[in-house]
Amino acid sequence: MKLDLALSGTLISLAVLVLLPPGCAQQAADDACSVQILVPGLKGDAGEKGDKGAPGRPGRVGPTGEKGDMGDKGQKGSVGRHGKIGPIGAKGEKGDSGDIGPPGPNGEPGIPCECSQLRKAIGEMDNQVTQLTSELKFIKNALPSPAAVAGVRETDSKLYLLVKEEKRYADAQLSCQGRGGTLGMPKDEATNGLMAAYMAQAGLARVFIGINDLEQEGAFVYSDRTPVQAFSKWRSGEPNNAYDEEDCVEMVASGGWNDVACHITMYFLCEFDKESV
Ligand SMILES: [Ca+2]
Ligand SMILES: [Ca+2]
Repeated sequence: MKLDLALSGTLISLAVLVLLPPGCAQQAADDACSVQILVPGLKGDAGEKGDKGAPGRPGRVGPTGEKGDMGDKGQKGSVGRHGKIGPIGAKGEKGDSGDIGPPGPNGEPGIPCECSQLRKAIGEMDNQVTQLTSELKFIKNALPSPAAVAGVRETDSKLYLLVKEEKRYADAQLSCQGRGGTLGMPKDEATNGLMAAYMAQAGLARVFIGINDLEQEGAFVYSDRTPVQAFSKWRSGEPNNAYDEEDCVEMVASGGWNDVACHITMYFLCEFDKESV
């Protein structure tokens, strides 16, 4: 190795000689053309290893690689953020009613009433309500079965009611009393005519009325025990007390009276005081 180095140094020296200017080849001893020829010495021993140099510059970007096979499925990611608020939904159905709220505060005191006419009107209405109430009570009590009666007739002070239930005289009287009245008592021509017209309109031929001579034969009294005196409407030949057993009285459709037996049954006519119903 050393020999190789020495040889190469000699070759370099020869090269330097060849490069000398042409004029100087003959004048090698002339100072003007002298050339100091430096011949390197033999190569020294290898030095110690130097420090590591700085990193080099990055290389060029390589060509795009071929597409690789699809990798395994990754793990499930974490929950994302909340999304945006959606659009307003359709109107819902009406809900149930809520509980009743607490009572409100008391109102302000009213204005003093200076209305005597109003009080008077209220008083009259009170009277009318009282009258209607009593009449309604009468209707309820006297007309338990609408089919059993044929309407009602009235005068200024009385109400008359035909009851189409066949009863003996005593039971008929009890029935009228149970309704709040008594058997009808025709005490004047007008009342007798009203009763007769009522019967005729109802299509009845005979009904019990409130006259009898039960206590004393021949002494006829009304069902209120007042005697039949100033007015009477006996049919011709009556009262005849036939068979010695006729102590009760019927009215026929013409309005005439006839004494009959009390135990026979027929429809009857009740009478009510308007003030007491
Ligand atoms: Ca008699
Ligand atoms: Ca008779």
